[in-house]
Amino acid sequence: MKKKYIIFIALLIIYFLILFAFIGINNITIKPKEATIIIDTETLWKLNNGNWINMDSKIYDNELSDKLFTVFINNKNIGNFFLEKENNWLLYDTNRNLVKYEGGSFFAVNSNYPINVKKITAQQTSDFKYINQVLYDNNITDTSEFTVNLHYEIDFDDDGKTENFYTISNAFARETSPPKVFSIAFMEKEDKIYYLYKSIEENDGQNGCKPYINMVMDLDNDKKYEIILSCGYYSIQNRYDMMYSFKDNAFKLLVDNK
Ligand SMILES: [Ca+2]
Ligand SMILES: [Ca+2]
Repeated sequence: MKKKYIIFIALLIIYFLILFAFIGINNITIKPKEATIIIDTETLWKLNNGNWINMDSKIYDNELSDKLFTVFINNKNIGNFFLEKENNWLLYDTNRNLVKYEGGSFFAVNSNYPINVKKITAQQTSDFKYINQVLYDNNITDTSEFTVNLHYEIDFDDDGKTENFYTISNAFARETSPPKVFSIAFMEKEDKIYYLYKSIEENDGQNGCKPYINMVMDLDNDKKYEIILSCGYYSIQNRYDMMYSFKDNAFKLLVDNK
């Protein structure tokens, strides 16, 4: 009887040893996260060993051709396509047929893990309480002309309550000639201001950029959202695209296209 118990326990131990060995091997063979993000023709970011890096799309062309991208136009998912870059991005379906699409803000992502996208809508701000506070805190006194004045209600931390995001600027003001040009993006949560982007410069008539929230999505699948903020410059200068995460109670710039 005693012998049977010993054999049983020995078999049990062997079983668990094999089990752990397999779990261990599976853990080791889990693929690292891979992702590529394309925003219009301005930006191509790649996830490299857990860090986002800025790539030149010309150099990256060869790697692109065999990747199937999920494409968003104006924040709306229009399906999965292969991409080719000409003046704009050309889309090909899985049979490699060219697919026409309506123009608009273009965003494409290829990743070996799921990416959760948050729907966002922007409105003209009607309540200037927090905007006025931010302008005051930054010693901006001439606020007679806004060229960007957007408000976004986003439940950024998924706790059921919306956070308020604002993008404001007086870049390229036509009616007035303010001494300072500002371009600011911030979040208000429970009466506290958290800055994303902030640029305040002497106005030379052509500097500053018009900021807006481009996308809100969980880009690394850690159940926390990232924000893609874009800022449009005057004339031919490329748009400035930025990716932010929220960590330790502050927004952190993960990558930009500079
Ligand atoms: Ca919230
Ligand atoms: Ca994330």
